[in-house]
Amino acid sequence: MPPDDTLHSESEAGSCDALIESDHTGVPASKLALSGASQTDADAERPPRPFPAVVEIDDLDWAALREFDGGGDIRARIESIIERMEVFLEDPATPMLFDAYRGFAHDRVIHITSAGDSALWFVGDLHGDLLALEAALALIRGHPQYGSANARIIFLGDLFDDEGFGLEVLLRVFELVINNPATVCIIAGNHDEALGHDGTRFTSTVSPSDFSDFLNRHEADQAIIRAGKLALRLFQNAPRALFFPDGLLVAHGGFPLADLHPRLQETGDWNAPSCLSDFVWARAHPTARKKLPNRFTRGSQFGHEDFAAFCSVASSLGRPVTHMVRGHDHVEERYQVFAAYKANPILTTVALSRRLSREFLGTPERFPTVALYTEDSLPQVFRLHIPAQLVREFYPEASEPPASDDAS
Ligand SMILES: [Mn+2]
Repeated sequence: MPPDDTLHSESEAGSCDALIESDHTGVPASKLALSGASQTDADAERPPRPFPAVVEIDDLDWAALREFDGGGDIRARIESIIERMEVFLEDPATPMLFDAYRGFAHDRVIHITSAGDSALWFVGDLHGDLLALEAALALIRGHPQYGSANARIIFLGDLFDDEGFGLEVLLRVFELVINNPATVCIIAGNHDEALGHDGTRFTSTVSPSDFSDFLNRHEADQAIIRAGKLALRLFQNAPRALFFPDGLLVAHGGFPLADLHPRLQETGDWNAPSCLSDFVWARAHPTARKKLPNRFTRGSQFGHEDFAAFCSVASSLGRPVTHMVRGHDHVEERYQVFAAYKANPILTTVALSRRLSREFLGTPERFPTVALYTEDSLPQVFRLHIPAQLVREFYPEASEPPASDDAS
C-alpha cells in the first residue's frame, strides 16, 4: 500500500506559475458576494487588493542558531519540561491561545470572534526541523523590526516524523506553551493525529512514522516515553480548524469535502469525525476545478471550485470563509499560492529548511517560511534565508542525493 502521505502537488504545478504573481488577488472577491450573486459578479465589483509582499529575512543572527545543532541542550531540560507540561494539561483553568472561543470543552473547530491585537504568526510543518523552528522564533520574538515579545504563534501541525529533531521540536513547543499558554495555539497535523499508543508501544497510522519508532526505541527512558504520551494528550484535543472573523480558515490540510456538505448543512456538526479528518488530511490540487473525494484514503484532494463550494456552505452555517492558510503539502518553495484559486485564495506555508528524504526534487537546502496574520488578506509570507552551510551542518544526510528508485 502506498503511504497515505505522498505528495501530489509539487510535480503537478510548475512552481513558477503557481507562485504568487504581483497581480494576484489577496482578498477573496466572494467576500462581498450577496447570496445568489455569482462570484464573477462580485469579482467585477470588488477591486483586487494586492497580496502582501513577501518579506525576505536575511539579518537574523545565524551563528547564534549553531547552539541548537545536534539538538542543543533541550534534552537536558526534559524532566522539568515534561513535569510542567503534565501539570499544565491537568489544569483546565489555564487556557491556550483561542481556547476561550471553544463552544464546549472538546470543540476542535473553533469559531473565533476577535483575532486580537498582538502579532499573530503561522508556523507550518516542521517535521523535526529544530533549525527552522529556532530561526522562526528568532524572527517572531527577537527581530528588531518584525519581532515582539508578546507575539502569538499558531503551529499548523506536523511537528515530527521525517527524522530531524522530532523530540527536541516537541519539547521546545511544550516549553513555549508552559512559559506563556495564552500566546500559543497548536493545530493537529496528520502526523500528530496519526501518533497513537496501543497500551504497550507507540503506533502510527501514517508513513513515514519514524517518531513512533524513535519513542519505542527509547522505551527504557521514562522521560522520553512521558514526552510521547504528552504529545498524544495534547493532540487529542488540539484544534483541527480555526475560523477567523475576517473569513480566514486555518487548518493543517483542508476542509470538509463535497460529499460531506449535505450532512454538515443539515446538522451543523463541525466536530463530526469525517469533518475533523478532512481539515487535517485533505490535500490541495494546484489546478483542478473539482476532485471526487476518494474515501479509500484520508488524503482526498480538492480543487478550487471545491473550496468555493465549502466557503458557501460555511457562510450558510454562520461562519463565513473566504480564504485559507494551511501547511501539509511540502511545496518546493516552502510557500505557494495556487494561481487557480482566484475567488478564494489559499496560502500553503511550511517551515522546512531541508529537503525531506521523501522529496525527490529541488535543492537539499531550502528557505523555510512563516506567515503573519493580515486582516482581510492572505497572511504575509516571511522567508528565512538560513545559510545553506548551516542547514548542511544540522542535516548532513539531507545533502546527499535522493534515492532514485524508491518512489514509494
Ligand atoms: Mn507534513
